[in-house]
Amino acid sequence: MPFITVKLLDDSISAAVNTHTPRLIRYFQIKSPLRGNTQLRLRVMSSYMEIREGVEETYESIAGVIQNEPLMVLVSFLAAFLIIITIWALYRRFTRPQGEKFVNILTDMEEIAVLMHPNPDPDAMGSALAVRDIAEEQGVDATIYYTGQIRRHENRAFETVLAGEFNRIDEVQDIIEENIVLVDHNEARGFIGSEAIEPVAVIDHHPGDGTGKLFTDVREETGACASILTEYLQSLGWATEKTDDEVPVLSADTATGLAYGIYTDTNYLSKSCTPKDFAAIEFLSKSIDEEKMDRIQNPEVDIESLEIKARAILEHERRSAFAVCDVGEVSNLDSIPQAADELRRLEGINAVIVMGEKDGELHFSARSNDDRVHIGKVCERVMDEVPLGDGGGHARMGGGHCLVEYLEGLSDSNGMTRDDFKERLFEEMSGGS
Ligand SMILES: [Mn+2]
Repeated sequence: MPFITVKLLDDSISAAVNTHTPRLIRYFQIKSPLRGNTQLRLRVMSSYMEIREGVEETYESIAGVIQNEPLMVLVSFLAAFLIIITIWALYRRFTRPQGEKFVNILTDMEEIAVLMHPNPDPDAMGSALAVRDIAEEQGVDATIYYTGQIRRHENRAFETVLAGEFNRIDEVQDIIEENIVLVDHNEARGFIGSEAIEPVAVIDHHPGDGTGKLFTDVREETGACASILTEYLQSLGWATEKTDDEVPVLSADTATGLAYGIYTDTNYLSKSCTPKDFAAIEFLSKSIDEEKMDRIQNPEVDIESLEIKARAILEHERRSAFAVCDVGEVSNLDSIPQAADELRRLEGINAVIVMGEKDGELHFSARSNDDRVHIGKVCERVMDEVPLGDGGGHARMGGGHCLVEYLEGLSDSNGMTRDDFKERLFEEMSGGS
């Protein structure tokens, strides 16, 4: 900023300067107001002439540079342009919603396989429906697979009422598609060749190191995988009701499946859920088909399941707060855990084990409300003694299975009778022996 310093002898000259250059002076101050040596420093922003000269000079110098170094000027402009574009792209990359990123990886694909975890639960099933819908909206065919069994009545009702097209597989060759998307788990497991699978995308809320080749969204803090998928639908602009706009509309079946998945994984929004799960239910609520939801939540129960429950309640053996029941032969293995859940509700009972037999194999389910009884470890310890027996679980829920002939001993005397086994269960529940 140009400025001039004027030394003035007295105030009259100062006044003269002020009068003659009133418009030039923007600012002045008395530098040192000492007597007989008044120095007035005038700081002048610029005169009109100076501004004009300045502009002309700048213009000439720019024109000069362009004339002399046209290439350098062009390169500089390009570099600046590239830097701006890169910063913008990076910004977009880090702030783009996950749903958009997921859709982006689908663009080059014709078909995908959506793989649920073994014995899929409603969260896996609802999430799979949403991935299928998102893919098909992009013109990508999607086929849903699982291994194991869909056993619980509610889960079977889910399949019948909402989907009807889950494909059961035994080995990796059963999956035709090259690109596999995992939902509700992050590493494929449970069938022959599953360890060789390298998914293109992983969407999950479980701990683990599994990643997708092109896309990974694993959020352990979220209550349900279905909440993550609901967020995708929302960020991709899906509507929950038909509108005049040309946006995809969420189907009632998928909305109902997603909501039921969130309900079951968070025990109806009462445990391990986050504001995201609540927000997802809020978004889905307009599209939920209440009649179908009711059919899934309250499926018809076969007579055997009720009989097994009744047997567990009426015929269990009880020692202090622990109960064990051998319900005998069953045709539906799922009736055993259901009976265990029912028995645990009995007043005064803290830990239960229900066992039953199917096709020469003994299966048992265990539950505990008692912090002193880590029921998973109980199951593990009792099966340690049985050849090829398998048992384990969490503090409050466990189970196991073994072949009846191995339990009873093949030819030597190492085996135990069913009554011996019951004794062992009671011993382990009350702290081992
Ligand atoms: Mn889940």
